[in-house]
Amino acid sequence: MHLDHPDAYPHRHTYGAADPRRADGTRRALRIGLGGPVGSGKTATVAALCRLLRDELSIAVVTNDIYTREDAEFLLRHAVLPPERITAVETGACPHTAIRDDISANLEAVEDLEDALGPLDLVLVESGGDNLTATFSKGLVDAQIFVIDVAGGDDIPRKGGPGVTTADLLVVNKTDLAPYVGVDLEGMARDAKAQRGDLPVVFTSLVAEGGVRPVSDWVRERLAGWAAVSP
Ligand SMILES: Nc1nc2c(ncn2[C@@H]2O[C@H](COP(=O)(O)OP(=O)(O)OP(=O)(O)O)[C@@H](O)[C@H]2O)c(=O)[nH]1
Ligand SMILES: [Mg+2]
Repeated sequence: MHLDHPDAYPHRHTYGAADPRRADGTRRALRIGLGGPVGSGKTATVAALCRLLRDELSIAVVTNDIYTREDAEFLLRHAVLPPERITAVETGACPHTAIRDDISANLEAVEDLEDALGPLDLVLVESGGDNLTATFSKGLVDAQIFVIDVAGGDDIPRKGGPGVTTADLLVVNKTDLAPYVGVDLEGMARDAKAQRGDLPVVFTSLVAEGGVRPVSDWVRERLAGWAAVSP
């Protein structure tokens, strides 16, 4: 049986990612995964999204780190959400395994949060920083954001890879650094368009006030679609 299949985790998993309802018939939270290379700004994006959306939405976060709980600790230290809304999964070995192949620890973390906190609107799952190939299982998240940054080089969109080409949203972060690293943002936008066709791409700088808004606007759109599918 493929590990993406819901029956691969009969001990716990009672509803698949494609199924928007919990066992009791209520709508479950929209789950969004954030992946991307080490240091591109995944945690900074999660923090900014929580700050902007936490007053209007019920949010929880699952972080994945290889050997530490650093991302969760960052979010706790900055109090972006109350501590009971943040869970750390220590993946060990390859971070992409825990979000793509053996997703049981992450699924359990997501479902435990929903059980403990009651109905949630949104669960953000941050992958451990990885290379350009990391993608989330559709059994774990409903949509995925891939975060790259301009300091990683303006050839990343051209190089492609499944994160860049297939993520539901591509975020090119740290645009404030573009002048210092000699990056041509328009060229990056053209290359991303060539790889992604009509899939959306946004450029962000999280050091700016409200810099996460292109991402939060997209999240709000996805939430509206989620509510419409499953009123
Ligand atoms: N200049 C600048 N720095 C940023 C921006 N976004 C994030 N950073 C910084 O980049 C560093 C890495 O950001 P994180 O959010 O920890 O990156 P990450 O992708 O979560 O990293 P890992 O989880 O370790 O893979 C931190 O020092 C952030 O403060 C940005 O838009 N501009
Ligand atoms: Mg992080």
